[in-house]
Amino acid sequence: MNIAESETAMKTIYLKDYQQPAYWIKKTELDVAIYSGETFVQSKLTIEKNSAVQSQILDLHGENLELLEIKIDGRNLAESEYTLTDTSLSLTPPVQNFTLETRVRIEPEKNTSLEGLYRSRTMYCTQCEAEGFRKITYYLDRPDVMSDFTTRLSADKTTCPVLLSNGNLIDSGDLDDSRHFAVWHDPHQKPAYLFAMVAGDLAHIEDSFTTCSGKQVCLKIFVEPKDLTKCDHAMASLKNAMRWDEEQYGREYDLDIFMIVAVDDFNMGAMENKGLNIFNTSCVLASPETTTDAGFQRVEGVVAHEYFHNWTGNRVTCRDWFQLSLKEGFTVYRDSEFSADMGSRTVKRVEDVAFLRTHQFAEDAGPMAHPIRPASYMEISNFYTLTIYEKGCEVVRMIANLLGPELFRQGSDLYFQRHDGEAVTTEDFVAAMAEVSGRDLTQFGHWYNQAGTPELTITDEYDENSRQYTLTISQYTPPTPELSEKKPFHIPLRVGLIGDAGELALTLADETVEDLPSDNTDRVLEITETTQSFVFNNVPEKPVPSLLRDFSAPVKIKYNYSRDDLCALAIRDSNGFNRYEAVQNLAMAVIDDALNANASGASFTLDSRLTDIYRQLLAQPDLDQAMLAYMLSLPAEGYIAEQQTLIDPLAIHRARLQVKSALAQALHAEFKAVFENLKAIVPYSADAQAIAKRSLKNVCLSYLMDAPGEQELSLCLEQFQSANNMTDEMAALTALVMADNEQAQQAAEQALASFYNKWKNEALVVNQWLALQARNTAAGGLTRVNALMQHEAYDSTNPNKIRSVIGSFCGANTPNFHNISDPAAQGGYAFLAQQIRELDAKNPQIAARLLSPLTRWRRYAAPFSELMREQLQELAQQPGLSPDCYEVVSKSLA
Ligand code: B3K
Ligand code: ZN
Repeated sequence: MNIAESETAMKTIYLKDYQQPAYWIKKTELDVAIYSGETFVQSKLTIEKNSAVQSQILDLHGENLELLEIKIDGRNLAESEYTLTDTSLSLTPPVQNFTLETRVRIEPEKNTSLEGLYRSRTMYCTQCEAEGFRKITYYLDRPDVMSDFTTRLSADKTTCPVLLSNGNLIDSGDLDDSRHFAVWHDPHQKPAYLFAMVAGDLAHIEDSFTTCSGKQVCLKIFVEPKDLTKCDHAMASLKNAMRWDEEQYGREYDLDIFMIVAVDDFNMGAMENKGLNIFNTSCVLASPETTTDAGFQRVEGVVAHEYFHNWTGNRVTCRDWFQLSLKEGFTVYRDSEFSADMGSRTVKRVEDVAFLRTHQFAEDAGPMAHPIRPASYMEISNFYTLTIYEKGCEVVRMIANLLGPELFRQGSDLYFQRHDGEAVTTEDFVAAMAEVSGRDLTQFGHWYNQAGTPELTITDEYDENSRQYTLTISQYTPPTPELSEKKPFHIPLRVGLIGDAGELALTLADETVEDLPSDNTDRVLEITETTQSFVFNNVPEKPVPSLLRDFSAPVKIKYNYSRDDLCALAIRDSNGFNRYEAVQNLAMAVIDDALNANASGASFTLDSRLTDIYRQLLAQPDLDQAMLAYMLSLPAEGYIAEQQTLIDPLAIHRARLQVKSALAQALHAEFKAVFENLKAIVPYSADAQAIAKRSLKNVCLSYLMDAPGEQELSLCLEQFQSANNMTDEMAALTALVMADNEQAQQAAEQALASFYNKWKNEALVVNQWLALQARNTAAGGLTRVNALMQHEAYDSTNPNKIRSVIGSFCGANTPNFHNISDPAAQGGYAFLAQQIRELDAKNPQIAARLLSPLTRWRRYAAPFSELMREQLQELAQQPGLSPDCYEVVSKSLA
């Protein structure tokens, strides 16, 4: 199928067409018999007519299934009694309520899409969200069909001693031919996307948790036996998450057992199947020797995220896939608050905002932009996006901030109580919040159905005579594919005013003394109109406004700060997030200086104000070291790119490096002193303070290694060789690889070789090793990446390896991916297109995800944009392109 043919075959699905199913499936009894090379799935469905729908047709989903048998109420159906296509089985049942039995044959060993039942190394496992269950058996594979599941699994006892599914184990035993079976029953009704099963030779660790009402829950984490020593952190995180959900949301766990299984081949991070979460090994396994601090934090966050889904997603689920953000946005909000409570709130906020602004803002400005509740899609797998997750989280956060903690909790209590066991919509969520607070959230609803990042242009005026200070705020949201003219959003804008001596007390013109909050230096302005003014009274001096504190809304701010204003905020703002923001803004201005100087052929001089701020920061040992590390890190290239009208990636890369080098040079002594101060090898600890120290130390190291002399090189090598944890070892290796200096490059070669030798049996470490080389910005990147793909450590069927090599090269190696000087290579664009062609046949979900760097072609300057577009056009001609890639390619070219 090329693009013209696909156009007719591909169907767009619209939210407005939603209809309930014609039938419900009350009970689902599965018998799954796994044999080497083939698996037989027998299903018995207890079906009831949905009287609310007229149609009598039962239209079941099914893909890659070989139908062996079909019966209604025990009677075999003749072929004339049903219609079979590649994706469906439909029939008109003779009665309203009946049992439908089918028997199908599937081949998990040949399933490379990693959706449905598939084999990963030594085990069989499933991934059903969003539409994978239909690759296991014929079914109404949609989230509003909720059923009571009983699953009988059988397999060879030696190769698959462990047999798991959702719920509680109700029977097990031996069979003939050295086979055995297990029967699991899940007492909670659920949609098929939450179904899971696992069969394999797995080891596990076990613990228990006593819930708030005194129930004992058995907790098990299953892994390949070699990984058994790396599960403790995930287990501790799980118990913390269970306690936190009881305390913060009043949510108790609802089964006797909670299991996590780690698999190596997995399309994403993890999956919240009821009582049986399945995880990518990268989100479960952790040990100080093999896992960086970021890796530890990811495990904690993902374990919590999947656990929290038990209420936000499983107990209360989505009516249809347009509602995806109902569960994902809310659950990301829950996990980010959990992580903030486990570590530092400001640091977590800085990390989340940097991620959102670099990646989600780019998505929102590109051809795949969509509201957090889209109105249409072709392939739902393409909608597990940063917008649904990260912007969805910000929308829930805005509601939480507008309501305040007590009312938000009342709202979530009402939502859970009212909709437990139901499949609902984002409106139901907002309605609960509106009801408890008495607030009208109608206009707020635009966050759910308009895409794009609002831009707030802010001007101010100070009148010395009346001592009034006025902020005037206009909002504008650029057009996105679904909508060009946007209605104004309801935007909470948290502000403070900074005077010469610090924070000023705030009184809005319509406030009386009784209205004033106890902390009177901070206010949330609710923007609802296209242009709106807010007047502050009794302002003693012209202040510097501290805007969008804690990033109170996912918007862009345009305010004409002078560099001196930014310096004032960087030092005096009481809001930690905004101090960070001021330093980032100042750094952005300096990077702009470099961009402008380079564009006009002038020479670049570093604005000493940035150096001074950095110097002051480096001299304040009492500052939170994790925050310090972030404040001393220049904005990422992706973030800088977001600020440009047209992106010249090479110019951005060069300008950022220039600024970094200039800072490294100007502050060499300061970076050295802080590094020396922190470099002593201390016993490893994973607490927040130790993590903060490592991150500050390694930021200093990366500056010191900018133009390393003998001394710096040996400091770096010493850290590489003597590190007692992966954070320090990897930071040193990264600094070596990234140093633009021949001696360092030689040392890097050796270090890479010895690192591989040391860690070649640790897949997750090898992935980091691959990713680092794929990110290596030295010339010759494409050749290196091609060589990596021939390396024994590479596996073209494993998503983690694909992401490590192809994803890192195309997403995080600007000078090589965009190196268009060699016309044959056309940057990495032709390389990426070729990889997508090869992958698409095996794993369309991963192929479609890899496309994203090319989809942004319109944002780039010529000739980058043209060359990217050519590759997309060629892909569009590709016969047999998957629906996943078809949707992304066609929307990118539209
Ligand atoms: N709900 C899953 C994502 C499933 C993606 C399917 N293509 C993981 C999560 O968000 O928790
Ligand atoms: Zn999720």
